[in-house]
Amino acid sequence: MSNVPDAFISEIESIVGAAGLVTDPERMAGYLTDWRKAYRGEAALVVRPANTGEVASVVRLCNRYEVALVPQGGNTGMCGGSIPDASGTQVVLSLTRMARIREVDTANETITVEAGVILQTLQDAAQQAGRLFPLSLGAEGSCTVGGNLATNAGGTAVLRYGNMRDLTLGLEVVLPDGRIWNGLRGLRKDNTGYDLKHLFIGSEGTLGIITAAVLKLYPAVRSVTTAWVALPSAEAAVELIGLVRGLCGDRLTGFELMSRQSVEFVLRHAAGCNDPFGEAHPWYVLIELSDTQPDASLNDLLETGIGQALERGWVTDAVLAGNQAQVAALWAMREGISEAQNHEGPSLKHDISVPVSLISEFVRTTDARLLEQFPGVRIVAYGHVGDGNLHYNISKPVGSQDEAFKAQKAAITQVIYDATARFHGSISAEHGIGQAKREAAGHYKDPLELQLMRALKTTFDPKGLMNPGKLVQ
Ligand code: FAD
Ligand code: 2HG
Ligand code: ZN
Repeated sequence: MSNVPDAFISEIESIVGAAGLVTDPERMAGYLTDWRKAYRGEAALVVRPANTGEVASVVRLCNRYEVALVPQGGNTGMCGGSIPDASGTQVVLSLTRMARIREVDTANETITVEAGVILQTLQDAAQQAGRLFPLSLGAEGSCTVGGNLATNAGGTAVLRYGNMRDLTLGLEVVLPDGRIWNGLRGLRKDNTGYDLKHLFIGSEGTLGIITAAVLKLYPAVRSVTTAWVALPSAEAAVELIGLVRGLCGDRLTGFELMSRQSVEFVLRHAAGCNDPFGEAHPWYVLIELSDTQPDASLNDLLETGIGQALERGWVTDAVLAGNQAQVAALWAMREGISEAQNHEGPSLKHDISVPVSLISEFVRTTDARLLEQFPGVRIVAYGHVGDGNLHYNISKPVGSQDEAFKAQKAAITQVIYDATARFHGSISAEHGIGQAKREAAGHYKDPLELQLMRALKTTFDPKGLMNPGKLVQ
C-alpha cells in the first residue's frame, strides 16, 4: 500500500511510462540512502523523467495532489539533501535519465548540458572539444551537474576557476507549479535585472528543479606539474601558498592541505597508496601547476618555489611526480581521505571556511580546545587552503564505543562551529545545509538573512512542496 493515491501513481506512469517509475522496494532502496549511509528515508515512489517536459508534468501533478518532491542526482551529497524524510509520503525525483549534452559552442566557449549528466562525462565532452571544464572533485565519477549546481559545489580547482556558481551562465528550471523557466542564455553580460540563476544555484532543490545549464569552457591544459610537499605546520601552508601564487600566478590550479592523521587513514585503508617520504610529517600539501602551453617549464618554476620555501623553513621535504601514474597516485592519496575516514567508524563532518589568513590560528586553537574537552578524538583536518575551506572532521577515539562518541556529537560540533563563528567563517563552505545543518544554520546565520531566505522560499514555493525539511526551516 502506497502513501499516495492510486490515481496519482497511474497519472505519473502515464507521464513517464514504466521505465520512469520505480515502486519496487528493492529497486527503490538505493534512492533512499546516501553514499555514506548516514541518512535514510522512505518514499512513496521514485520517478525518473526523461526530459524537461516530463519533469514539468510530474511537478504540476505533485502540485495538484500536494505531494512533496525530493530532487536527486548522483546521491553523493554530504548533508542528506537528496534523501526523503521518514514519512513515506514524498516522491524522489531522480534526474539521472536526463543525461544529454545538448550543445557545445566553442566560439562562445560554452557547453549546454542536462542536469543528469555525470560531472566526469561533462569533463570528457569538454576535452573532446579541445577545452577544459574545470570543476573537479572526488565524486566526479558519480555526481551530476544538477547536484553540483544545487549545492554550488566547489572542489579542488576553485582557487583558479571558482565554484559551480562562477562556471554557470544560464539555467533551465522547472518551477514548483510546473512552469518551465528557460534561462539558458550563454551570455557573459546581461544586466537586465535580478540574476535569477543565482537563486537556484545553491538552493538544494528547495526552489525548483534544475533541468539544464549553460556552462563556461576554458582553454585545454597542456602541461601539468604536481608535487607532494611536507610541512611543519598549517601556518607554513598559508605562507607557502602566498609564495607559490606570487611566483606562478594563475598557473597555480591546486593547493590541497592534509594533516598527518588524514594521510594515515588513507595509507591504512586505500589500496595501493604509499607514503612518498620515509618519515611522518605533521602536514602535507599537494600542489598542482598547469598551463595551456605544452612546454611551460612548470617543473622549474615549482622547484624554485619549493627551494625558497625550504630555505625559509616552510617546507621540510618534497617530491615532484615524474609521470602520469605518479600524478594519479598523489591525487588518489588526497581524494581517498573521505572514503578512508568511513573505515574508522562514525565521523562528524565539519565543512567550514574561515579567511585564509586565519586558518592556522583556527586549527591551533580549535585542536587544543577539542582535545582538552574530548580526549582521544582524532582530528582529520584537510581541505582547499586557497579557499579557506577545511574539512575539519572528527573520528572517534581508538577503542571507544560508537554510541558513546555519537552522544558527544552536539557538544563537539558546537566547539567547532563556535570557533568558526569567532573566526568570521561559515559552517558550510561547499557541501550545503541539507538536513544535516538546518538547525545549526538557524543558530549561526544572520537572522535577517534567514528571514529573507524564508520570504524567497514562500514566494517560489507557497505550498512548501520542494524538498521540505531541507535548507530553510
Ligand atoms: P545529490 O547528492 O543527489 O543532491 C544534492 C542536493 O542537490 C540535494 O539537496 C538534492 O535535492 C539537490 N539536487 C540534485 N539534483 C538537483 C536538480 N537537478 N535540481 C534541483 N536540486 C537538485 N562537494 C564539493 O563541493 N567539493 C568537493 O570537493 C566534494 N568532494 C566530494 C568527494 C566525495 C568522495 C563525495 C562522496 C562527495 C563530495 N562532495 C564534494 C559533495 C558534493 O556536494 C557532491 O559530490 C555533488 O556536488 C552532489 O551532486 P549529486 O548529483 O550527487 O547530488
Ligand atoms: C573533499 O574535499 C570533499 O574531499 C569531501 O569535499 C570532504 O568527506 C569530506 O568531509
Ligand atoms: Zn572538499
